Amino acid sequence: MRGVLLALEGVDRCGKTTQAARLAETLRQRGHTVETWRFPDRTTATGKLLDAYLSRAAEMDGRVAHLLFSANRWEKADQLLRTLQRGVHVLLDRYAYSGVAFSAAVNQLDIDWCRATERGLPAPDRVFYLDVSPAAAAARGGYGGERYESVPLQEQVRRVFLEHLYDAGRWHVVPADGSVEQVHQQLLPLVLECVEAAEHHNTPVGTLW
Ligand code: DGP
Repeated sequence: MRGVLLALEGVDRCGKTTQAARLAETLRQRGHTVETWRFPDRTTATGKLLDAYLSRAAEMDGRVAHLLFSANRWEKADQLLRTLQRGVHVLLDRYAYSGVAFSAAVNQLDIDWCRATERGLPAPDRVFYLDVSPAAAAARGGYGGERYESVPLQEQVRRVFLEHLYDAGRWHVVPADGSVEQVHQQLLPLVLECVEAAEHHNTPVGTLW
């Protein structure tokens, strides 16, 4: 049986990384094999350029940044498919949805143009959008000064996520203003349902979009 591909999405500081780690820990305790993958992956060649861009050490055109973020996902796509084929469940901490939402919102790029570079990537079986207001997210320990960390920009990003990318068949919007444990308790049954359903029908991994 292949692993399931699950994506956690949301604005900056919505709790994706914390929830991905909590979910992985709980799934492992229940005997599942799980990996968490984070995008952008700042360790690769494109990731190093993106790290410089995000920390404002380098400037680049918004389209160039979008293509690099997209390349950063594409360069891991084969490895992602191979991991799923080994029966490993993968929790993605951001994915192509962030790619479109951030690039379209912060650089005022055409949404269809942004979506086009993601077309053909492995499609998550489920997307969990952790919904927190950008003002509440900013209040959580504050922003670290990276390029997109401002409340008005994040409001625009949230609008693209929910108005243009939300897909009723694949997305769960999970209220994420609560404590780490409260959000985990909301996510866990939804994630377990996907993992357990996959054990009964071995459908091939889909592709975006
Ligand atoms: P993180 O490492 O999760 O804090 O993400 C870094 C920042 O990069 C965050 O503000 C979201 C943004 N980001 C992630 N993926 C993309 C993308 O594909 N395009 C653009 N423009 N921004 C992205």
